[in-house]
Amino acid sequence: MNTLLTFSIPLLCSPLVWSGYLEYNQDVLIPKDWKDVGRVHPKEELHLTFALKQQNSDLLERTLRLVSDSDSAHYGKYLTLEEVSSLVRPSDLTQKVVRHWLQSHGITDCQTVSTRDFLQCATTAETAEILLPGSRFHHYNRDGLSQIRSSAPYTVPDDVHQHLDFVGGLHRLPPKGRHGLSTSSLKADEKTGLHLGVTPAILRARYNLTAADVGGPHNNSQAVAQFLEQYYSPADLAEFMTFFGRSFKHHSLVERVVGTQGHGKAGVEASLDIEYIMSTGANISTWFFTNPGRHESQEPFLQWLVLLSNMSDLPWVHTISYGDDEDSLSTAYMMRVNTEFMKAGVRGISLLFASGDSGAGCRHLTKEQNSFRPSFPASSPYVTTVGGTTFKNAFEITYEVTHYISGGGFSNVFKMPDYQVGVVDAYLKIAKALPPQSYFNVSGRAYPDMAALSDNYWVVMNRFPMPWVSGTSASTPVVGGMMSLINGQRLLKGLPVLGFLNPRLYKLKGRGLFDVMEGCHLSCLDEQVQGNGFCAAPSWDPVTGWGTPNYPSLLNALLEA
Ligand SMILES: *[C@@H]1O[C@H](CO)[C@@H](O)[C@H](O)[C@H]1NC(C)=O
Ligand SMILES: *[C@@H]1O[C@H](CO)[C@@H](O)[C@H](O)[C@H]1NC(C)=O
Ligand SMILES: *[C@@H]1O[C@H](CO)[C@@H](O)[C@H](O)[C@H]1NC(C)=O
Ligand SMILES: *[C@@H]1O[C@H](CO)[C@@H](O)[C@H](O)[C@H]1NC(C)=O
Ligand SMILES: CC(=O)N[C@H]1CO[C@H](CO)[C@@H](O)[C@@H]1O
Repeated sequence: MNTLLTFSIPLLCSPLVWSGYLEYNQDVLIPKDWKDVGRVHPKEELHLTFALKQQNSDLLERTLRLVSDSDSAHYGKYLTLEEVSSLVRPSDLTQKVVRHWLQSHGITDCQTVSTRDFLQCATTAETAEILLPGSRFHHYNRDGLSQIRSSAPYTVPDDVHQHLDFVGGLHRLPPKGRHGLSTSSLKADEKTGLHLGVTPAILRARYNLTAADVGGPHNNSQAVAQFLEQYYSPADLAEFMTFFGRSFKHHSLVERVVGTQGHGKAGVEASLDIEYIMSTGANISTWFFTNPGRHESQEPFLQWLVLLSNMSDLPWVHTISYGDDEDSLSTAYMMRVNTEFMKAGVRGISLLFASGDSGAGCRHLTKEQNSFRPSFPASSPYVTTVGGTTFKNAFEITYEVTHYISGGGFSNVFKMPDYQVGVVDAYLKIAKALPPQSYFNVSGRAYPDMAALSDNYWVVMNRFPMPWVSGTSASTPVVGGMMSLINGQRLLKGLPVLGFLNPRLYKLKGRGLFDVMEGCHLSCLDEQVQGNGFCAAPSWDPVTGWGTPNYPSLLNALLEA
């Protein structure tokens, strides 16, 4: 029944649904930096995540549009997790068929979530390989990190195929660094040796946050989520606040850690995220989501999504450092993850993703032909994507220009959402030196949505202040913290929180933001584009979105009902 398909050939054909394959276009090639250390023992335990087909996805999408459209009577009428559950919960038939299939293989150690659309089961490698014909589980190692994945694509029987979106725990090894980059690239840019660097005081000055702009007394909270083998160090956070937090009221402790913190040294990524969301979103209780995967066979990002579907009480704003190339992920996976973002959005949760640190990216299609390489979830239409900027004059708090690493571009998977059509078309008409259209997809979701400084940050790590940290994972928590402050002010006025921000953000047409108009980000080093991706321009652009926050002005704009 299972013809062997060679998945290393780029699948340029239309989305055929080959019998048995749920993720026909998932990249199953193991990246070279992962070492195969042998087959998994037949009796070894694995944890698989079954994404069951949901109901009412269309209604979910329409609901999200209504609750996030400030001109709708339903604006801010968010759903509880219970209500989301009654909307999307898989049909009884779907639940029955999947459970029966698992039980017929002796798999009974399963846990579900409030929305019933994920099922996580423990089983042995031997049973998993029978359950999912084609799968072959191996151990893989990279830099001391050990993971279990399948070396070949899996299939499912025809009668369960229509009841599942995908099975998690077989593919998708954790990307290196934030966007496939090594963390050492965080420390790039030592060329400007004299720079005093970005600190909370510099950010608060640039974005016009006064000492009074801190969180007040209400049940407001924010979170950062990161999925590298890193942990943040409470001692570093405390020290960071002692060094850099003198001028504003802040918390020095994380309210809650969800997941298991890794061992070893504190990671620069984790330190950066937590130190900066707590500097703009100052005096707001902050949660830290970290590697919720408890087992080598689990996918940490997916585990985080599963958690969201199982927790009724969550922070309103989440900033996330996770991204992978769109072309390495199956459409089935991305579509389903996108639905998970909608589930968060209808609950009033704002999700902010870093746009990536490779500019427009570059994918080698053939020897002669390259194209840009969009990143997911940055390219999801249901998240707010944050790009990066740098000061025009490195020695002063001047205006901002493009940071050349700032991720941006057009999705090849998600079509352009209504909220951005007009302004993206306008950009494509006026932009000077637009790259050839063979490099990007004009009909796709364009990102980022906004930006903030992403260059030359100070971070405290392993008790020492460390300069020159850069990346859009710096700008994202900075924007996230400010969104939390605005949520706090809205709660104070008895208004609903902002939830999924984009429809409203695009209606502001740049009000409340500093427009970034200079500079281009990087892309393919080939003859045609010579390293240039897109360039910033007046109004929205696919490098810095609408621009960077001018807090008091953005607050005013977003406090109107
Ligand atoms: C979801 O939460 C319930 C209740 O707290 C728990 O029993 C269940 O194991 C959780 N599901 C998963 C997949 O962790
Ligand atoms: C905010 O900052 C800008 C530039 O730093 C400044 O020109 C402006 O007057 C400040 N205040 C407000 C309320 O926008
Ligand atoms: C900081 O937050 C606490 C509640 O967590 C609140 O009571 C206090 O007023 C806030 N501080 C300022 C300066 O607003
Ligand atoms: C361009 O994007 C659309 C979605 O907007 C997609 O359907 C189409 O396949 C994409 N084209 C390419 C060449 O990837
Ligand atoms: C999301 C969040 O922070 N919720 C908190 C609201 O307040 C209650 C009672 O203090 C806490 O238990 C929740 O965690």
